[in-house]
Amino acid sequence: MNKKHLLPFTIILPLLTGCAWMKPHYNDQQMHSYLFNKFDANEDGVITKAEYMEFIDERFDKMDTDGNGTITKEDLYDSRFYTFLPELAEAVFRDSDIDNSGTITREEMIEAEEKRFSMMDKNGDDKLTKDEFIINDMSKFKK
Ligand SMILES: [Ca+2]
Ligand SMILES: [Ca+2]
Ligand SMILES: [Ca+2]
Repeated sequence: MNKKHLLPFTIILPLLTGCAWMKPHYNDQQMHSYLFNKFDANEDGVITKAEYMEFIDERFDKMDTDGNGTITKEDLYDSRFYTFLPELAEAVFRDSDIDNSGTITREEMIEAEEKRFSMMDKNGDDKLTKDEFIINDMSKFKK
C-alpha cells in the first residue's frame, strides 16, 4: 500500500478527537492498511513481534487517559482509539481484560496481545505479513 493513500487519515485523525460526528469514513481495507502501517514501525512490510509489542505498549499509555497505570472503561471512552474505532477499541478492551475485573493492567494487555500475535502468526515465524494481520476481524475477539 502506497503511504500516500494513508496521508488523509494521518492528517484527519488528530483533528477529530471528541468529534464523533465527524468520524472519517473508512472501509475495512483502509482500516487494515492504516493499522498495519501503524504497527510496522520500520515500514518494511512485515510486523515483527518486537514492533507489535512496542506498539501495544504505546497504545496502553494512550488508552490510559488518566495515566494511573490501569485502563478503565472511562479511560477507554476518553481515548482517541475509541473515538475513531469504537467497535475495535471495545473488542480490544474485552479481550485484554483477562480477569473481567473492568480494568486492564499493562501485564494483562501484554498477555492478551501476545496471544493475539501468536493466533495471527500462522506460520510461527514471529512476523506478521499483511495477510496474517487480521486485527479488524471482529469474529476473532471475545464476545
Ligand atoms: Ca516491520
Ligand atoms: Ca487509568
Ligand atoms: Ca508469520
